[in-house]
Amino acid sequence: MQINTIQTQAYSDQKPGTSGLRKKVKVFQQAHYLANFVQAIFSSLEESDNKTLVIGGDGRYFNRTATQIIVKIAIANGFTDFIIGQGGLLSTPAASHLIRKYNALGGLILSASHNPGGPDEDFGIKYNISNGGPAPEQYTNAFYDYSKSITEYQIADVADIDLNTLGEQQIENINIRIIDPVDDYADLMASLFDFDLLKRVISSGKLSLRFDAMHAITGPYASRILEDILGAPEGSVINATPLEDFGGHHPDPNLAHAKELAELMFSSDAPDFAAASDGDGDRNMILGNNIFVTPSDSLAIIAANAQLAPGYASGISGVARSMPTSQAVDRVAKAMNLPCFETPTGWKFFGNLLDADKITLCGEESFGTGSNHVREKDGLWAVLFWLNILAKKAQPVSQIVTEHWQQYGRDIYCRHDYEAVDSDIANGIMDHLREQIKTLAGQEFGQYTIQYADEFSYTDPIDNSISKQQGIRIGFADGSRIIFRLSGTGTVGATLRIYLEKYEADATQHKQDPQDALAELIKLAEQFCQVKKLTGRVEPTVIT
Ligand code: VG1
Ligand code: CO
Repeated sequence: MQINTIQTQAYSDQKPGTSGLRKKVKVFQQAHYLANFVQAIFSSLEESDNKTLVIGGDGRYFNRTATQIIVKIAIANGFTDFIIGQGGLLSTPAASHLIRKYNALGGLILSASHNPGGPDEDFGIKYNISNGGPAPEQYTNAFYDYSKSITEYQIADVADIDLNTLGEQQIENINIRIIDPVDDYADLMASLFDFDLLKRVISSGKLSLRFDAMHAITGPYASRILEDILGAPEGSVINATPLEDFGGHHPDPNLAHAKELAELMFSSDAPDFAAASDGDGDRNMILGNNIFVTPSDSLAIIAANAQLAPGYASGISGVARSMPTSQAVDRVAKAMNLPCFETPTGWKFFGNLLDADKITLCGEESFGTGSNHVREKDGLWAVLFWLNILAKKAQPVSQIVTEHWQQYGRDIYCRHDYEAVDSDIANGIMDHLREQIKTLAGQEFGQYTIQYADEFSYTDPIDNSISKQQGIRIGFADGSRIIFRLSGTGTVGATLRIYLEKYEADATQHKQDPQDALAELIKLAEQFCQVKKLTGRVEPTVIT
């Protein structure tokens, strides 16, 4: 087999963000752009005897082309065994599972997650390490460093592989396995949840549901598990065919982008339960008849009821949440006498805690929930966990949520995003906030007294690595918080995220609309950051 060495020029912008390298497709289509980054990954990895690689993506535009390029570069770099989802498809959690199950060295996941897809939209690539989780910062920094001075890459001169046919293909000593993307994942889910009970209540219509796959990767997974295995009536999974452009929509499961589903759940035709997932299948949105469950509450409720699912019946070791996620899960951990960790935004920070069994469950406010079953957040897993809880408790979602609030109090929560802000303005806002936090502690603003103001920095309890500048926090005496950070997944300008949170112990106040309950904090946030004034915007781009 001939291996060619191709001369190339370095690009200066291949710094991975919160979750891999994300750019416009057009950027990835520049000469050698993808090849450079893939070579940078392989050249940065330590020498290993393990030559197995998992590859799959969310099916967005450029997925197939990228898969072929990656396979050839990987062969040239010594990989001999490939596990690839049919059609080049794998959800992010399924890829994580395959890396673990088949003891691969790692995997490449092709996705820009919830970002739109198509020739003029976004593409992304992410490397996951042998535990199945996103490469930690030591790795991503090394990839970036290498990419800045790369001069050549190696590529095997072989024909394109057949991505469509299940089974094994051989190219000399190279073994390529095209697998069904759903099989292994479905088995894993069956091992964690009470599928017999779920089959009974779902196929009999006792528990009705709707799942919106948003024309993204969870379509095949949800159709197989919810309809074929658990017996939900045909049509329970909507928008189930993955499309290269997600039908022109943002495959982002929230009230703004999964609008139809939300409308259904607040109408008289609402089923008992509904959910949606994102482009690569790691996010979830949970809805009940007439109720939206915030991701922060969902994590807390899953933690409080974990023992109802067979895979977690023997108890959980601890929980973790990203820093901007509400403190709802902390209250559950306290009551259950469990350790609770606060990590920076991004799933890569949960990996060490999961590997060390310090935690079993973790989540983020950004519609991400997961456990030690893989090392990624997992949309369909969260849906099945909720269904398992609903089937066991035989109560509506709204009752489970309101009773949870009665027991623990409610962490009223929302996030305001200002997208595509001029980067200089956004950086200026963060710098200005950094200045202000030096003197904010102790100051009073109406009913709110500031207890602390700082910039979040995290020391990993397992490997002691330090991650600085992970968001500006303003904490109030009553436990309320305002957090500001810039997104690390956007591809246009900068996105300012403002996270707002207020604790309400009084159950008579729990029915409030979050925008009303948080009005005072929303005003204060603008006073501190002045995003509206500086950008001329009148409202956030998205409220979740
Ligand atoms: C966002 C979310 C973060 C999540 C990340 C990847 O990052 O806030 O919680 O881990 O997306 O999710 P950022 O830096 O834009 O705030 V996914 O489903 O896009 O891989
Ligand atoms: Co995602």
